[in-house]
Amino acid sequence: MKIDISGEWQLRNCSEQETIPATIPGDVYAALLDNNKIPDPFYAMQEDDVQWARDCDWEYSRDFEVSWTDLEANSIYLNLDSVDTFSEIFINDKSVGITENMFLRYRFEVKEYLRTGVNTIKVKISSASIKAQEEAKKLPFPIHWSKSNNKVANMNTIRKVQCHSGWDWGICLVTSGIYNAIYLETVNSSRIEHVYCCQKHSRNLCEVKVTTELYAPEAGTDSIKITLGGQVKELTVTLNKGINKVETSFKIDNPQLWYPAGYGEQALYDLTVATSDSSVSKRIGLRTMELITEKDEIGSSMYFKVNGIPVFCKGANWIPTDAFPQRQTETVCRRLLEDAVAVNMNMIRVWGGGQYEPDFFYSICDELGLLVWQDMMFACSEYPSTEDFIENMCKEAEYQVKRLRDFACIALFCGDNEVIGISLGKRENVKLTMVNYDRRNHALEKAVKAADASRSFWPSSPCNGPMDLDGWHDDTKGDMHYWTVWHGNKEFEAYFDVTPRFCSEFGFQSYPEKKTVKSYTPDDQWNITSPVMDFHQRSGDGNAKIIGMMSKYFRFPEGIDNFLYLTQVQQALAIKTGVEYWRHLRPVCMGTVYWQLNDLWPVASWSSIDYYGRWKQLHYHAKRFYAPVIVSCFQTREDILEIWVTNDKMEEFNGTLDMSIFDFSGNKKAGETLDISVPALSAKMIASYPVDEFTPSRNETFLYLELAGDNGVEHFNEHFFTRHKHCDLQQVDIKCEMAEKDGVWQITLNSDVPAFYVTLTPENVDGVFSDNSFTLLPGKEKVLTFEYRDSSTEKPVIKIDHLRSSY
Ligand code: BMA
Repeated sequence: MKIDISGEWQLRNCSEQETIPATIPGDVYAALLDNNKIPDPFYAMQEDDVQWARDCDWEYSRDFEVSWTDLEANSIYLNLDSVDTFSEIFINDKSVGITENMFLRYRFEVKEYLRTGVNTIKVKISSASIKAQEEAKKLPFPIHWSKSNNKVANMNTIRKVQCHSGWDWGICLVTSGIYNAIYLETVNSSRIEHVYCCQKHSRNLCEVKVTTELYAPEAGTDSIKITLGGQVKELTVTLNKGINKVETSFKIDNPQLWYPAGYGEQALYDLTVATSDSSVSKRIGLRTMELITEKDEIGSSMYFKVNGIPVFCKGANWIPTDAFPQRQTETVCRRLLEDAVAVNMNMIRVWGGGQYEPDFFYSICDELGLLVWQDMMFACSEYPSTEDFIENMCKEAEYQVKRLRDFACIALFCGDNEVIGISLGKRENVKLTMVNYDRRNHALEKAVKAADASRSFWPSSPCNGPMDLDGWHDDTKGDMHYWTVWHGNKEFEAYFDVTPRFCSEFGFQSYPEKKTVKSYTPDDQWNITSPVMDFHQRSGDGNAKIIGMMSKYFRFPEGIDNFLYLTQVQQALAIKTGVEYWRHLRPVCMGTVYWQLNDLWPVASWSSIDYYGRWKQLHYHAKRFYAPVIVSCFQTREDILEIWVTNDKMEEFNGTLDMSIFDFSGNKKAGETLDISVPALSAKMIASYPVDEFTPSRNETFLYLELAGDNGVEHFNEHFFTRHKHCDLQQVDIKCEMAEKDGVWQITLNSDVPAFYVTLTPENVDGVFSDNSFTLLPGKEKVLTFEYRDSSTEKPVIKIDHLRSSY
């Protein structure tokens, strides 16, 4: 019997009497905002006005009813999936337990505190920021925390979402609360602690061993029924007091395998484990998942093999979906993940400065075929290696890994984000730092492997692999975070300087569209370097980087609207350059996971989808540069133009490649169509020419490439022989016609001369176009669709931007 106690609670600042209504699952800041106790911290610089709340203690309380039959159970436990972070829980004013790690599930035996009828529960949460300072004082030696990201010191000493205290894209909102499931459950024989499977694949057969961990408050017996894909096993088990493990095996003939998106179906088998007291249901994907790190002539490979198929991973990094945990709903999560698959991604990296996401996140990834690179939650700071910290961390790893291991999508567990780099980058006391790192990281590895021996554990992102951690920019092995273009201020061509085996981070910032920027900027601050605009730029001199790069590639825009548009062109060009180059290096490089997919508040950032779910130009480009078959073009330092086709499909690509040189008025200067064939899962150079032979006038012409297969045009691309700002772009006149059918708009575009980065923005409604930020050629009509993202029925008012010689 489950008694759900989520829903309406009361919240009180512990130093005051007044209570306000608060929703659980939910968080303190969301409740304060809902009750008009704080201004919206996303607006202007109001973040500063809400910081006081983090130093307070908060008490959540509510009443709930328990019947006398409930109380007849042998045991009743209170389940808390996630309490953020330090709390003491009282039932009828008696303390029943404490929590100190928001990534740990807590279960307390509470029967003795309950009574028939109305009971009261109070969860008293103490200030995490104050606790962190106390923890720091207890450390045997100082542990560095990330000053460039966090606005509150020492948050690395506690187990709480690290980006709550700010990041180089994030607001500082050190909230607290009770997240996910909270309930009481009666137990007569045993309660289910974990259910997890182990798969053994052989020809046409998969053996699945299901392990059920049962906690029995007293020795006894229980009956257990396990159903997997229609097969049922029933058994009676003898239980010792405490944890018991029950193992059952199933044989599945001719299993339907689970594949990542683009490689096959996402078959899932229903699994249910039921005891006399409770049940757990899951959906299991059967597949083999291997991380292949084999020595080769370059160094060592790094790629994932799923069901024996080497998969080129195409994706983006994931941060929590909202700074208010209460708003991190399944709907928001699903929309973002669907948006990832919609642009041909097959991998999401759950980044270590955020959180282990709730079950629904991974279920959706399973359903959509999105592989998950799962970091453990440590990022950009050092972390203590004291016994207490390690014990707490290992409990967290055991719980989280056992919770997550049955999701087919999870490709690997990674120890942390950039902690090794931070540790090695330190000047003083490197030896102590390394011992500290290794002690903790090794304990983490052991805990993760003990909870799931079937997955690879990767010590840190980036690193070269076990026992070879110092590889920040090693392009012979391991994964790479390549930040030379953004943090290093190098031009986009710097992406050609490296050959990552797997690039798990690289990014370039842009601004979100005007509607989003307006949501936080008052009219009198409508200037890119106004205090408010600067305030919503968290990456140091980020605005200077954006402006500086713009002056290198583009003619400088006039007015903020053009500026915002051009920041997105620039970001798209940056990431496109990196991805197309690294994809053509397959099988040497086998992954590009750009930074970052989403935002948790409205801000200038590296995201391709803004806080409100609006696609930036980059996201539309991702749909093209992550397409299964692409044509790409590189101008080498020796001034050779190389044209490549990359084929990520399981079958050979046969088709035609049409190459045309146009001038900027749209006159075709030269052209050629080649019949091509590119083997499955490979990249092939189709042609190469000295640029001078190809075009005598670099600033007067561009190359347009169209790749067609059995189903028509698979991909198109263009190449500029010189920087956009040097080109002779003409005055453009774009005609746009719109017609609606069943809530979907069809938009037809025609241009009189070539137009580039043609971007449509709906000014009055929200929605997604079938394509955007593309090249439009004269005489080549482009037909798009637009689907609403909100409940509007209003006709979209569409603004059209494109690259210009003058703005
Ligand atoms: C990376 C990430 C984040 C950060 C990003 C941009 O290395 O791991 O810490 O937000 O860079 O600076």
